[in-house]
Amino acid sequence: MVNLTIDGLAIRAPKGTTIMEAAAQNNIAIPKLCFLKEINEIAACRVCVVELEGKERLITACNNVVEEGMVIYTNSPKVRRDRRNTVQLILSQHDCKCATCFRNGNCALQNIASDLNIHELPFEERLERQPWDQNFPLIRDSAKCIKCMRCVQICDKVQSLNIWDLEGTGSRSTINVTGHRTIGEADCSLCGQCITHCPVGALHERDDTEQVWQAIADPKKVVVAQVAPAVRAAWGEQLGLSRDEATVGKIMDSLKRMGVDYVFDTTFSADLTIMEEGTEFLGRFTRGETKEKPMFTSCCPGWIRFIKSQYPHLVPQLSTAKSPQQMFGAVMKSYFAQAIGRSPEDIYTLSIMPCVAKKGERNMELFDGEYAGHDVDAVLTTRELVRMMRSAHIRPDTLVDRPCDALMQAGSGAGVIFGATGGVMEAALRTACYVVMGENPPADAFKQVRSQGQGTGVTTAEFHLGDAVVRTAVVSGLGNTRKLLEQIEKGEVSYDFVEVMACPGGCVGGGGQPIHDGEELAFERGKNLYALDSSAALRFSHENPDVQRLYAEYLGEPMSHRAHQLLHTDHNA
Ligand code: HC1
Ligand code: SF4
Repeated sequence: MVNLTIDGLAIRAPKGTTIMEAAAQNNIAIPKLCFLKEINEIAACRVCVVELEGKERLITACNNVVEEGMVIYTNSPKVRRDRRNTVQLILSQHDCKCATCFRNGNCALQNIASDLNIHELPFEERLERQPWDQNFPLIRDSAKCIKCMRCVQICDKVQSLNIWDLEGTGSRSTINVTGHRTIGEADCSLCGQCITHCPVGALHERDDTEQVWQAIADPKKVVVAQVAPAVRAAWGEQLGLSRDEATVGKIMDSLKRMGVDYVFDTTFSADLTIMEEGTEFLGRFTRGETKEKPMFTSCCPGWIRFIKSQYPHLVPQLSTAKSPQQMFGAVMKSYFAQAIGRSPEDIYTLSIMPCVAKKGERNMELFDGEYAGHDVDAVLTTRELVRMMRSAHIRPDTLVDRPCDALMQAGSGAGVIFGATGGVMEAALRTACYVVMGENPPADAFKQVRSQGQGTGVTTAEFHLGDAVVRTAVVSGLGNTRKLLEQIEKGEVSYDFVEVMACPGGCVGGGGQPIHDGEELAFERGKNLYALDSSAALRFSHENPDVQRLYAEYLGEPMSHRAHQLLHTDHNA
């Protein structure tokens, strides 16, 4: 242990602790902008400076460790002067139009400028404006970038894609897409992790709320919405609702109050995905052809973009099943449209997703005999949903639990856990076991595939299905995925079935979820989904009565010709 004083308080801290951590452990807050634990500890912003007695130069608290006998001041006149100066300089190179910023009210720079009581900027304003494709699902506003390096580091260290880089030096330095490419040319997976780790409004999703308002106002359109599993675990965070208060039924109520005609839960089509993907897996597994192993899940579009750009030769090993989002869109424009007596062109399909990559996935085309447009017309992130609620002046405390509409109302707990890493695998194994054994296993028989904590990366397990052993791996985060794929390619490990989610922790940690300035909430949100599963009336996808009816009345069997046409895709195309 090391003894030191911070702001007159004698404290003891374990050797190796940073000054920032030691202060935090003693309830002394040191402001910061660029710091991200274990990802960005480079003191780029210099906002966390502190005064060390006996030293002329101030030192940064995030990357200097405690030493015996240190006497530190976190808020001396010298520190305050320096910190103000630093923040004023950052603000002079920042487009400070907070009222029109996506991060207004949730911005580390806005907070610190306010805390430091900054009301004028003594420096000349110098803004940098780089061109950007405003149609791309991920938008960067260079005039708001503070060069903290968080996006560079999260993309490099956690997602292993190196999309961002620092160009130039000194006051001319700037962040840009690596290799002088446009974002469209780069291998961006659209995971959106750079957005959720940006402390300011320099990165955000393309805002599609206006076109949704227009569709709602269009009397010729029937707006049909679906809400993804992971959205329910996070939407209330931005509105001050507790996890118990923020139910999925209240999202359905808000959508209806905004004017959406029909509301559904993506857990229905997650169950449908299990019927298709589970059947496909059992087919491949029993055929036993090595070139088909392992089969990879295909519901995460961040992962699909990654495998296509980084490991194109592995694409044939993806399940051909479309994601639940796309399956639901296809079913809404065919089966459901027919049931309500409307043509597919009248149906406007809207998805609420925790994900930015889903905005890219929606470009997938729908062929129902002939070309029939897109499965999904618009995708909104959880953050955009909350923005729509706000712009509709909906008071969260007035929302009530509203069930989904008829015909595709039911969803199982197996569908709910899709939103957490391991959930797709667990749901698939529950049903695969039923198909092979002819009876349900205990619902929690496969819980070994659940992640045991934040960032554990890969979870592997083996299960008996009848006489056969199925070897499974579950991975989240693209850096972890790259490592796993390298091991598989080298023959160091071998699996039958692999679930991949691009975002650490799965969709609960998705790039479209509420932002908490670097705080990682995926694991907590995941626990919420597992709790919803364990209390659900239905725990098995194959028991979903509305999915059963869809097969009986419309699709026939899983993997039938009709199911293929609507619910599967060729990832090589
Ligand atoms: Fe996901 Fe999925 S779980 S991909 O993470 O398979 O986005 O929530 O909707 O499609 O169900 C996301 C979440 C989501 C799909 C499902
Ligand atoms: Fe989107 Fe989920 Fe994949 Fe993240 S893990 S990219 S949120 S589908």
